[in-house]
Amino acid sequence: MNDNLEKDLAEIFEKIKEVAIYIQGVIGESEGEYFETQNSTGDMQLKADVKADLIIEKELSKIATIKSLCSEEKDECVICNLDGRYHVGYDPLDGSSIVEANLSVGTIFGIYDGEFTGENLVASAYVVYGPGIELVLAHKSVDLYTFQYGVFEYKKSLILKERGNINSPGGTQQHWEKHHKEVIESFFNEGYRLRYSGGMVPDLHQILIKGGGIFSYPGTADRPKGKLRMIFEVLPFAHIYELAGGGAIDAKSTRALELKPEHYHDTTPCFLGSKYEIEKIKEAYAKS
Ligand code: AFP
Repeated sequence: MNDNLEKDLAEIFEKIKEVAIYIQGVIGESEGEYFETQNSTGDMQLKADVKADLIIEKELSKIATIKSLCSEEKDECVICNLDGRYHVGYDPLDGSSIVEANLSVGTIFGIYDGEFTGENLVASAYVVYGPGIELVLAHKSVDLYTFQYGVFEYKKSLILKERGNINSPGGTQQHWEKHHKEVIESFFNEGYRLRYSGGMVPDLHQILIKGGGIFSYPGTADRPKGKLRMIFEVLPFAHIYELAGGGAIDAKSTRALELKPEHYHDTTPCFLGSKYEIEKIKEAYAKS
């Protein structure tokens, strides 16, 4: 039992608002230049990724209740306050490879009370940097804020309908398995429309804002365990989608929030969406 949870989260959420504004500034200055370094999964690191990572580390480590910070851009967690309680997993600039195309990108946070497992996630958050800055904070509900006149204004709580009409299918299509190809195709045959930018934050945000749909990043011949990282990407969004009334599963139809990453950078195939689409995925994968 953690009596201070609400107070602790309020402090962390306020800090996330601050760092969002700093990171927006970094993206504005970025010309998509690459550093000479690669992160642990071999991606080239953009200057903007590195700067965003440093901003988050510097600012969040000031919060005494945060024990460790684990970034998608680093191989190891940084212990910042030995007496702290929460472990924060974050992707400082998700979709950094599409910054140069001037598409929307985002920052993702998962706040874990204990080890990095879905069941220890007590809150999640993400920021979308697009034509405007939007922030979603998820604890007991999934709350949307927009940045207006220098502050984040609460707009509304986001709820997924039983089904939607957006289909966001990730992964290299050439390597999709037959059953995956068929289920993606079946959504299009039911009138779903393609919406895929290459950034999971804006793609998942669009489904939440429009009230339903399906985002998938399957395991494929070239990437059997998918591409998206559990701790920094999949688990926080699974938490958000379940809280909003939808679902999130892996290729074995296990709830994503029941997955237990063994290593910080473990990836998993993932499907996030409203209830109807998640059921269709389960049926298709059960037959495979
Ligand atoms: P980058 O951060 O390397 O741009 O990757 C973005 C991402 O992790 C996620 O935001 C996207 O949904 C996914 O990769 C897109 O991957 P594909 O380009 O393989 O569709």
